[in-house]
Amino acid sequence: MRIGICGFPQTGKSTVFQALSAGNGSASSGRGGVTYGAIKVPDPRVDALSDIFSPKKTVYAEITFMDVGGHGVVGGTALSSDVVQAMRNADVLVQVVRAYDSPMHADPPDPATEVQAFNDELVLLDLAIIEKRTDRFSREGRKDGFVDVNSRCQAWLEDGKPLRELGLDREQLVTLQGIQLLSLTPLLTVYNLAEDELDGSPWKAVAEKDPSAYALCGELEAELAELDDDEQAEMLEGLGLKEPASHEFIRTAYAALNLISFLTAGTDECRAWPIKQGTSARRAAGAVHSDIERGFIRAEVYRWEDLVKHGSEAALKGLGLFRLEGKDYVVHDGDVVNFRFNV
Ligand SMILES: Nc1nc2c(ncn2[C@@H]2O[C@H](COP(=O)(O)OP(=O)(O)OP(=O)(O)O)[C@@H](O)[C@H]2O)c(=O)[nH]1
Ligand SMILES: [Mg+2]
Repeated sequence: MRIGICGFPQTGKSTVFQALSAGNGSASSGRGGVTYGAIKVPDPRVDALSDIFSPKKTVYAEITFMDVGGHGVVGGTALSSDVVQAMRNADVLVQVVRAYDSPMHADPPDPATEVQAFNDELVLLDLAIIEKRTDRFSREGRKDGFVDVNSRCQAWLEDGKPLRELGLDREQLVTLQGIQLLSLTPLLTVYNLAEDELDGSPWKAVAEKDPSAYALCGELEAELAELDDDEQAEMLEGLGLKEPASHEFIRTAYAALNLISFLTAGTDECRAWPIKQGTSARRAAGAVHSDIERGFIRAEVYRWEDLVKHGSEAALKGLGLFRLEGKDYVVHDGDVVNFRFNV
């Protein structure tokens, strides 16, 4: 599961990546100027459980971000082939949009144009692929579902619209598997604000209305991430914030991957485990260990917020808030689970 941080040259991609990864994971370089970072997903629920159990280990869920790098003309709106290749390997794309003034750019920031230009690039790249397929299908005299979906995609892209908005169902999507269409990949937008426009920026208002958009100041967030806990708390207080904006953004990206976390809690370890939304208890057990999935008997489940409220598992049992669930139970985000198994 990878989240690609992308966008046009000199828009703050590496700064945002730094904000997400500093003091919160490890970065490593890959091919084509790509940098990877395994990033812990900040999770107040894990913190709350750790406060109660004082475990030997506290473990957060992790997701991989990649900075796809910068190649191309500053102020230009073309994506290099290296960047495009890296983007094709992402499960979610994050476009970093410049909303700050910069001496590197001749022009003032123009986020609306940048968002549109990025969309147009993805649409054109996909259209090239879809058109080639159309040609091949007609050469082959093919007439099946693949052809129908392909021609619907083509018409949609010719209108300049991204495929993720076409509303294809699961069966139709299967016909597009393996061709890495970029406008089909879920997309988040980060408006990278100037430090002195954190509150007043119109792009903040735009982001607040759009669940797939986010506004933050990359430079400020990168600074925050470098600080130790005490210094960070002090700086946040000065800014009137509860936590760095990057923390909430990481959670947004996690959700965009369609991931939720269930929790395990005890004096050894308190931990968040990433699973796909809709995962059954038995499959979820496999996230912990394949033996537990194989030997699954039952899942003991309670809600993390109930534990925080009532203080102990014994109290929850007394209140009937401690449940036993079978293998088909669909695990929810924030469930605390203990698997009973037998191998
Ligand atoms: N004022 C301000 N400057 C920023 C912000 N984010 C990045 N910058 C500056 O903008 C310049 C480019 O930032 P990078 O993070 O390197 O941008 P990039 O998109 O990774 O650039 P390339 O990889 O070359 O495409 C740097 O000088 C940053 O210090 C921000 O939020 N506010
Ligand atoms: Mg960069």
